[in-house]
Amino acid sequence: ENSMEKPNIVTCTAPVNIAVIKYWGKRNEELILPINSSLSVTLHQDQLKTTTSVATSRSFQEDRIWLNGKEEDISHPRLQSCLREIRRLARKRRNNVDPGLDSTGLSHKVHICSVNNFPTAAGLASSAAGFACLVYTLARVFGVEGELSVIARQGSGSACRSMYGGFVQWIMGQQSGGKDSLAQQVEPETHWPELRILVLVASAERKHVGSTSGMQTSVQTSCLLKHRAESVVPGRMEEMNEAVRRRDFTAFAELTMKDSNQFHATCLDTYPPIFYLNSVSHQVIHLVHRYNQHYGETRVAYTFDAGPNAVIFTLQQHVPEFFQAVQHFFPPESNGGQFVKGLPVKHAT
Ligand code: 2P0
Repeated sequence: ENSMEKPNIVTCTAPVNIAVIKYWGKRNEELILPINSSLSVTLHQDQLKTTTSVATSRSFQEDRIWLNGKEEDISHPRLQSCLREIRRLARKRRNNVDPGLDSTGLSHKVHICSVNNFPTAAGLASSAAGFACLVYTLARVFGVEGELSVIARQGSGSACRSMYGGFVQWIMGQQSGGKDSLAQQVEPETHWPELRILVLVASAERKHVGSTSGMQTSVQTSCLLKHRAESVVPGRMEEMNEAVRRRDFTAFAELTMKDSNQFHATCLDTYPPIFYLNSVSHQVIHLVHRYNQHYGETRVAYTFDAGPNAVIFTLQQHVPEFFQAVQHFFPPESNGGQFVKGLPVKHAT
């Protein structure tokens, strides 16, 4: 055996996605099946993203992973799910489609190296980009094609939506096995070129309650969440699909803000309650409503995930003016000048 054999290396990138109809709550923890569908916007490939390299070599003794330069435990159950599913599809393809395919690669161990170009601690959907990128890169390495969002979902729910660019819905599905709980592109990244996303960093602190355990407690204790999943989200998914299709910013913005607010209301309705927003978040919400009121139209929308940082949606022509309003109310010198990041919305996987 030649232990110096050159490894085969594949590198890919995947962007973060921002949900405008929120996912919160699972009906199956192991398969990561949600209690409601969700809809998101995937960022541009060169903005907030994960870059993953996967190397394979006959000489590797075991699977290993490094995240942002630090080796992590490969035995993490969700990592194992993704590795197992990709290798299962690779075997299936070899057996059914291409029996002559060289089979040695399937037994090779992998070394995975993954880095984010944004602070993981800021709570900006790092697991979504991370697992999407991992699954996509592994699929390239093992020559696997097909519905990869079903595999990314088993790494982290929101990751299935980062497998596509533009506007993406995660259909909750009906089956207990999870085959129909997958992501679909609603509109491509070229559909709404004027749409802009700004990230207002209110705190780079690590969030206190993680999404996975937070949503578990919410499912167990919040009757508002049950009502939301059964009676509110189905209608909102239809309305949001329609707003995106028509590029109706007013409808898109109002639904986005209402859905963020209801998600945070379910967090407050959780027992013990979960607080993701802080006083800066509340000030941003207030500023957006006053700004829209001033112009007599909905020009700007906010949404917040499991942390205090605001994600702002607006149209290109309003960016300079809104930026000025933000700088007026939150002078840059009070936060080290790293407050606002402007992001165009475009993407290709
Ligand atoms: C979302 N979030 O739709 C919602 C809004 C946070 C608030 O998806 O347990 O990291 O890995 O499936 O995907 C965060 O949850 O949780 C999330 P797991 P995930 O973007």
